[in-house]
Amino acid sequence: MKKITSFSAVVTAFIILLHTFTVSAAGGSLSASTGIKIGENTEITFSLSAPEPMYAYEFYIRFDSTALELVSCSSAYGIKDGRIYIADSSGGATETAGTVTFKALKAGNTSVYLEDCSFVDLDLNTEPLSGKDISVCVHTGVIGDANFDGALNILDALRLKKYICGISSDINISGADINGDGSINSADLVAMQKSMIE
Ligand SMILES: [Ca+2]
Ligand SMILES: [Ca+2]
Repeated sequence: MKKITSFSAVVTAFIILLHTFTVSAAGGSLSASTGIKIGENTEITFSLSAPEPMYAYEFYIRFDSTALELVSCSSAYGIKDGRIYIADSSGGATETAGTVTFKALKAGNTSVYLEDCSFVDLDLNTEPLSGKDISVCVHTGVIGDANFDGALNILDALRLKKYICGISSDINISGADINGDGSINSADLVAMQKSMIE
């Protein structure tokens, strides 16, 4: 009979050019910096964590191919059912399972998913691992462009108001953080309105 325990998968993303996102499993958190611009590359490293040594592991990486283009993958992989399939042998309980580089194709918030994860333990039992996703913000480089359309106007102020009020979470984080203090709030709205009338 299989031993059922709880497992976790940890996804850690390192975005080149000082763009860093981190996702952890249960009890973890997500932090995002300024995001990336269209045409820039995003390097994401996937790590697996299990309560016992892994004989082997496998998982899929799913992404929106209209927003991100696969550039390279450092680990043994293939494309299967439209997803990146990664499988390898391993001897540890914690493994860096691969690094995938994507090129940003269009502005907006998009997600990369690590899913259908499992590993084979030293008794050759296959055990599940929980998946995780990470959010990537591709911005236009226009300061104050909260809605990703490449311009600054009243539509950005409306998008920012909705975000501050908790009505919508769809926002260009780096564009909306006009004063660059790392958070988005009413101070950014004031600064945005000021910049539009100058
Ligand atoms: Ca805009
Ligand atoms: Ca701010």
